[in-house]
Amino acid sequence: MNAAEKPREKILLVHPSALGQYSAAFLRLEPLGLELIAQACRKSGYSVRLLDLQVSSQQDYFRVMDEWRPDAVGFSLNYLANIPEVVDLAKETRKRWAEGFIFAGGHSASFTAREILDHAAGAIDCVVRGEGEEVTPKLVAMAMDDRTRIHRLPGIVSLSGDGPAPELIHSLDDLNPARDLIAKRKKYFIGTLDPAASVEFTRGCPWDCTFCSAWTFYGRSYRKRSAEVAADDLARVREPGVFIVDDVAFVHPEDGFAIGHAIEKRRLKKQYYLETRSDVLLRNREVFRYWKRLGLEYIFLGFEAIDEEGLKLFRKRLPIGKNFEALDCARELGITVAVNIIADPSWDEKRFAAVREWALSVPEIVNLSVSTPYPGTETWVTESRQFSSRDYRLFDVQHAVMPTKLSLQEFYTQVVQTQKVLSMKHLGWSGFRVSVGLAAKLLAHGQTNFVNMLLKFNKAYDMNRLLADHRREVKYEMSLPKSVPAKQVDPSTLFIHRQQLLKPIGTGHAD
Ligand code: B12
Ligand code: SF4
Repeated sequence: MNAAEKPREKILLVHPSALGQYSAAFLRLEPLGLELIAQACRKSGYSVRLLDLQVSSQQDYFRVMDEWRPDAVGFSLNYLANIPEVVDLAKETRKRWAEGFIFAGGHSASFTAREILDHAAGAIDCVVRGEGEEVTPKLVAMAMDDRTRIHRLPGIVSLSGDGPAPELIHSLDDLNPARDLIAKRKKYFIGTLDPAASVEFTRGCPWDCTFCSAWTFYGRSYRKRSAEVAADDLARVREPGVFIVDDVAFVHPEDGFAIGHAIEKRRLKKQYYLETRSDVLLRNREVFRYWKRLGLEYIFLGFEAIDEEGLKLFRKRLPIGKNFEALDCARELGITVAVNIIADPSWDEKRFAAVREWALSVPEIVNLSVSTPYPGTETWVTESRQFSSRDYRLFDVQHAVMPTKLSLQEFYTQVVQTQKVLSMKHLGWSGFRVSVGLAAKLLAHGQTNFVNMLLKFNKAYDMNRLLADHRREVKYEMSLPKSVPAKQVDPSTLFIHRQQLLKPIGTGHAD
């Protein structure tokens, strides 16, 4: 039977809500992974709907369930902190729909598949580990036929058993996101890029930082879309702002130039936000200069630390001087930079004060996150036995989940004070005037996200709320690593996709 003749079973794909006040206030992005899976399912003949709880409510979800009556429901779990919400939603769904096929997948679900099934106690039939585009249509087909066999598919962890290792999809060029399935597209934005869509040029990261699971998920592989396919995708994007989701943009300069030329050929005018590394920016400065001309507005650099020792600990594989040089480089190019610093639980008042002092001395946007060992990272194996909380909801890089040297209250006071100081730096008098001007321009175009962000500023930084989050009842607790903590971790034991290890990367090289 070919795809056209197939009965059109219905699949509902659901993205959970945004995490906490903080991320919800500053950005909201479309669920690109789910859109790609949705398109792959449509190509296989399914009828698909996509619901994003970042912009819709749980009532909307149950209304779609009641009115549309899907044959299968798939939840996205990229973020660990969303696990309790999805498990509860699946349980409520199961109560109303005893025979339904309910599955989950995504970054964090891949590292915690079996424990999610345990928490769900039968409400979730399986978890898909790894990339979802190729396996999901096959999974639904098999589930409609015989649910006890689904674990024979690669990457499936089901109530009946564990399938073989997940397989990487054949080519990123075959993918195409179903952007049309999202009803409230105007809700997606990042800072002043309002509205903004998301695009993907590459997948994976060839570096291996200890606190990050982006590289372990893809077995340290690094794949690209061809320039023409990437530009065709961009040409279909209606929004003026574009968030490039790549972990490290423009690792290879020739790719950045090729995509840029394909964009110029199509006369596309957009404003871009991307994330990269300091050494990549310095090495490939000409690509970034070229992209500035194409509309590159913001670069996010994961500094992580402002001292040599900190960088070594995170295995960033770059000397601290490169980070500061990168700031000079971006200033020379006229690109706005946002940097992230990771606050360690061992920090005291002096340490926070030093970071504030440094952050105030540079014109760039500085963001502070809290060190959080996630499943799938090396730090999870080395640090997790000291957790002070195993409540998934606190694993959002805003909460402290390891014992702090200061009392928890003092630690949060410092975090919040630092975040406020750093934000006010940009909302100071001159920044405020710029923001008001921008807000007026966006409002005139019917875009309210940026203005809402300005209004939510103070609510986003609230020490009492952070503390109260620790006192909530914990229904689902995260499991600890099975193995004894070791100083040295074999990275391949963390991989979701099993790829051959790339050559070790020296300072600044990823080829
Ligand atoms: C883009 C991105 C964001 C976007 C969010 C986009 C969105 N709406 O989902 C923004 C910038 C908002 C963001 C924010 C944060 N992020 Co983020 N983010 C990423 C990043 C770089 C890429 C994700 C992406 O779009 N990839 C491209 C798409 C195509 O792939 P995908 O979403 O992974 O989907 C594929 C599979 O996962 C799977 N899949 C996904 N969903 C489903 C569902 C089903 C049913 C199935 C079968 C399969 C499946 O199939 C898809 C196709 O192959 C990842 C790193 C990474 N490489 O994964 C970090 C990452 C996911 N983020 C991370 C973190 C920590 C955060 C923040 C907490 C950080 C912060 N400073 O605040 C916030 C919180 C966000 C929130 N929910 O409020 C961590 C995850 C931590 C964790 N384990 O929970 C990651 C892994 C980065 C890291 N360094 O470790 N993030
Ligand atoms: S370079 Fe960035 S994406 Fe790559 S492993 Fe390090 S933190 Fe993760």
